[in-house]
Amino acid sequence: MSVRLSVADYERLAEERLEPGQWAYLAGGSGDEWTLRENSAAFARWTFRPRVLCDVSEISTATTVLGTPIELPVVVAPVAYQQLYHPDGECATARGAAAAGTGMAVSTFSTRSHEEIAAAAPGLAQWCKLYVFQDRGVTREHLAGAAAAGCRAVVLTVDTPRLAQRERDLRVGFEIPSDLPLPYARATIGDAPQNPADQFALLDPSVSWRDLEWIASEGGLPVVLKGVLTAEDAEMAVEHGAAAVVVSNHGGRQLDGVSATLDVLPEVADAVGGRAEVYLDGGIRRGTDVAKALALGARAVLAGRAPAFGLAVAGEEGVRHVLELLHDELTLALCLLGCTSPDELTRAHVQRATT
Ligand code: LAC
Repeated sequence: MSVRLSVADYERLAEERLEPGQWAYLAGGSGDEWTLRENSAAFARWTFRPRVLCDVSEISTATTVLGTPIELPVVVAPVAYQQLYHPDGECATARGAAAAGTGMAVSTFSTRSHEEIAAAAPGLAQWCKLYVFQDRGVTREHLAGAAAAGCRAVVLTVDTPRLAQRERDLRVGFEIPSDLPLPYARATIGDAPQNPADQFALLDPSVSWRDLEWIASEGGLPVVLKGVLTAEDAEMAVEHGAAAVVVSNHGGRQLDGVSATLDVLPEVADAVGGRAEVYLDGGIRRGTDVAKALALGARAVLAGRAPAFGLAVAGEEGVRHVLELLHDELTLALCLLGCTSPDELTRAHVQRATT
């Protein structure tokens, strides 16, 4: 068996195992993939300022998100169509996340229902990642199902009124197989094979701030807005009652040319000013990446591709191991920074690299 010491090892193995179309869809970004590369590059633009002699004999990475205790400040991000990567799809990811002591956001384009996932991983903190269909009845049913299955929050992705052009997918002719189960979307989509952009055309681009209220009341759940990149929208999010915002550019898959998430995190965190929780996603591959995000104002990060690489390589066990690698790397980073818990990380622990 090949050595798996890092998320990068899983990334290489996942690329070897997946079909070109599946790999293009999972790994790719939009346009020139400039933002996709920036997300990763930004982590190298911040360096650490460690403190010494801090008594780091006991270290915990545990924290809470929206009041739910988790063992590490890394929640599994929503990733669509997971049966493409493993026959058990989201159920395997859920069991891996539960084993690692964290939660998981489940895509509207999930291949398993919230109920099936809850049965596969009892006690897992599940979030419902919502896209709003033009047919609001479909979305109402989705939210009701999520609430009934015990989901603890609705994550509304706000950066995708239209799916961006993903040239990698188009070059290899990637299509969603027509027999892929999609409990929240298949009835609306029908059973012709389609590329993701066709499926997204059924979503409602008219969604606006006015819709937040019914989304919150329909599911009776706190709302997390994923895709906030400016102080202006952070302020609007708080004013409209969002429980949390995710500083996200959709993993470099939507508007190419926006900044790396790590670079805009301080602006958003300052605007939110502690009135909601702030998370970050995009490019997380190392525990040190998590530490930098926390130092710059995130309470937790969401990681999508990293656990998905684990899923593609080794199912539940791969997801658990990827999360465990991030946990162990974060523990080491905290120790060497002179911190005993995520709460102790501050902006004084990082600085912009000078070269
Ligand atoms: C994507 C959608 C499914 O990024 O969120 O492909």
